[in-house]
Amino acid sequence: MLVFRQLFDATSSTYTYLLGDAASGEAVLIDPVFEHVRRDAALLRELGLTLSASLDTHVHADHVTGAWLLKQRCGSRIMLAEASGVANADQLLKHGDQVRFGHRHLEVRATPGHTASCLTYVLDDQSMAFTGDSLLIRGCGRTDFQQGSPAQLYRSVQQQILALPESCLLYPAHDYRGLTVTSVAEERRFNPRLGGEIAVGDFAGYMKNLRLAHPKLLDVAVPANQRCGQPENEAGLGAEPNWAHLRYSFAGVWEIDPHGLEEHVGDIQILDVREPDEFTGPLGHINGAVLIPLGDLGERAGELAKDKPIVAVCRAGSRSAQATTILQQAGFTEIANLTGGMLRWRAEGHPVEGGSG
Ligand SMILES: N[C@@H](CCC(=O)N[C@@H](CS)C(=O)NCC(=O)O)C(=O)O
Ligand SMILES: [Fe+2]
Repeated sequence: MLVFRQLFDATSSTYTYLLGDAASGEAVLIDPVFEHVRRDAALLRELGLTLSASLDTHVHADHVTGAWLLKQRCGSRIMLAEASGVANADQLLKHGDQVRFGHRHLEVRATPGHTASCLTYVLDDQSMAFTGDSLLIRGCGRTDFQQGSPAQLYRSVQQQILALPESCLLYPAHDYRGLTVTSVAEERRFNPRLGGEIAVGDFAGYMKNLRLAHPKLLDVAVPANQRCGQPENEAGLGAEPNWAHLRYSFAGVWEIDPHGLEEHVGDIQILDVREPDEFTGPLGHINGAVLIPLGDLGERAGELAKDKPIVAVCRAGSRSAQATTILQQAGFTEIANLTGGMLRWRAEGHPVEGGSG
């Protein structure tokens, strides 16, 4: 079975795509974004997938790729076009290559024109293609920098993308209006720049008069992407919490599991955010836990020490996840959520104060 997820970066309107082969657990990410590497790694872990490679469709001008950082975290190989001339890539791709993940693969098609080294990745059964900025939904990438060429882009789109089966779904690298997917049939009919009877001369005229401002991040993104997203100064990357073994969840919360909490129980403030009758009820509570019900936490957060990490606890782990957000807003930095709450704490046999059974 194919695992497929479409992920979004709201800052640059970039889509990142996760493709996995459930049978083997191998996955690839197309166009990961540097700031979302933690999110993407958490999702891969939650889905039980191993990242074998990250693939960029091109040298992006508007965001920094997550390729290098993913390699540090997941050991994934960095792949993009040979024609990109970048440093730090592990495999340079050419038209006709295949990128395997488990029993599935993506076919590499060269689709230059937005940049000189743009690639489109086509799924093995031609049911989906990842077009980067070569074809956007009812649009296409600009051609006014990074060796862009309207004539080349026209040819690429007609011969490599719109020549795919009509039912093939097309997933772009960006959409600025909130659309998520299109198809070959739709773009052949409705793309105002490249569909219908539009000829290369019409297209070139359109593209020469787009009058777009340069991307805000151009001067930062292009040099960073020429190193596949390796920062010039790597010192800031150590900002991961190290007071316990924590995991960053896809929901954006640092999580600790019962075993990790018990290991550190003496050095941590345990904050129970249930109601008083639950605290003294059948599930009991963790020895030494301070009770502040979630509804009172905003006002009473000052009762907690700032110099000791806090783990928030509730019945099943959802109210306590919200508690971590409230604590963050109140200026606390070392905070985590007990995964699965008291239910999991007890199920795994950790000691309980009060309670029954
Ligand atoms: N305002 C955006 C501009 C983004 C932009 O220029 N995007 C490129 C892709 S890297 C493009 O081709 N856009 C086509 C369009 O906006 O029609 C930014 O500052 O990042
Ligand atoms: Fe682009």
